[in-house]
Amino acid sequence: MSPHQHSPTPAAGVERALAHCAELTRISSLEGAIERVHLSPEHKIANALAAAWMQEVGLETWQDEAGNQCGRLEGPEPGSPALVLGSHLDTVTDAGAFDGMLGVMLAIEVVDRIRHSGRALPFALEVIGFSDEEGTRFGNALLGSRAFAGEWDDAWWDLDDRKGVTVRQAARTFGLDPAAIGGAARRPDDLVGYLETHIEQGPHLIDADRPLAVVSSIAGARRFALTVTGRAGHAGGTPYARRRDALVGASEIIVEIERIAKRTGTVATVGRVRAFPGGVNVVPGVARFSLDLRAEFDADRDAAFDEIEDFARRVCAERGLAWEAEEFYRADAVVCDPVLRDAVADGIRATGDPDPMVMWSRAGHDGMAVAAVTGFAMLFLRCGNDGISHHPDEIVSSADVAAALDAFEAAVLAVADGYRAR
Ligand code: HGY
Ligand code: MN
Ligand code: MN
Repeated sequence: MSPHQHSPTPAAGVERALAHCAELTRISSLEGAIERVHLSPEHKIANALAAAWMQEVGLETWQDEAGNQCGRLEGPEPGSPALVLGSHLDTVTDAGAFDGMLGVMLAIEVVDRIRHSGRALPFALEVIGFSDEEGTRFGNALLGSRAFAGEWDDAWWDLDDRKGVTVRQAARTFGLDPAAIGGAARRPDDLVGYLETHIEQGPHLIDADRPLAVVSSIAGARRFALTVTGRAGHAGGTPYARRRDALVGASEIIVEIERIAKRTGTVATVGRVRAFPGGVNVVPGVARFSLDLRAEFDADRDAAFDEIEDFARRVCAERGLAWEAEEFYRADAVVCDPVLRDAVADGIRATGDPDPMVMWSRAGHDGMAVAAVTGFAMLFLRCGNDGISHHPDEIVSSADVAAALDAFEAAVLAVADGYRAR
């Protein structure tokens, strides 16, 4: 293992994690904005950087068959079960600097601290930078963590990006062998669990004036491509009574989506809308829009979608339009492992907070996939600017990052104590 190049002072770890996040912001497919998507040249560069930082703290590194960047500190004997720490290295388009990346960098710093402390853990410690939490390039998401969990679906090889490049083609260009994807799958017996530190991506910690929280569960999400079809026509010559305006119909539905979500306590977002043919002097014949629908409980999410569809069908019937809904992503709500969740709470207590805040995550995370193969838990840290995320104004304070790093390290030690005592 490479000799330590790190100073063990706590502040150094915080600065280094933030400096590494800043360095990753420069690895982008966009000028002046951050976008790093699955199996892209930027993904490869980010993996190489993360691998180098992992090696600096003594981790043996490899890239798995799904493009996840991995590092391992062996346990008491070769092949020891591993506690995995990490998050994702990919981003949305026009992203912030911390969603995912900070969690990977803090995992590396925890390894550095534990190595400096000389503490021997009863298990191996791994760090992982998942390759596709966001699903920005191919629509479906969690491709890296689903491969890690042994949940890969061969139908995903045929998903394609905006240029028509399939996952299979992109994987080969990236240097992966699609036939070997099964090699990324981990076995439950090889894992102690998965811990992730992540910015909250919302205002709840700000409103509670707390830097940290332990996550109870992750909201389940479903994503749809919705299409309303009418008939294009002349913007001047087509009387209203004869119009089948797809965009006006879609607009009625989109406004009602928000009303239904607010009333049912679910979270719905229409992030993308397109009208065809798109001429300023043409009545839109087709309107396509996305729907991202989430809830703490899947039954609430699914009931809300049924209400949305009923309304959409009524509007379309009244306006002589056709309705089509295609679901392209689904990840059900997952509950954090109680033992690991208690360890995260112990980690927060170790920072001097006797009564850790508990909240469910409105944002999705790789834990939704990892839960299929091992228990997981999450530590949230406050993000500033009213909790804004998936936006370049995403921000964290170094004080909150320091608290998160202390809590994350203490949580790992709490898992170790529990593991020894089991
Ligand atoms: O969409 C989400 O909630 C996550 O940031 N991918
Ligand atoms: Mn995100
Ligand atoms: Mn994220």
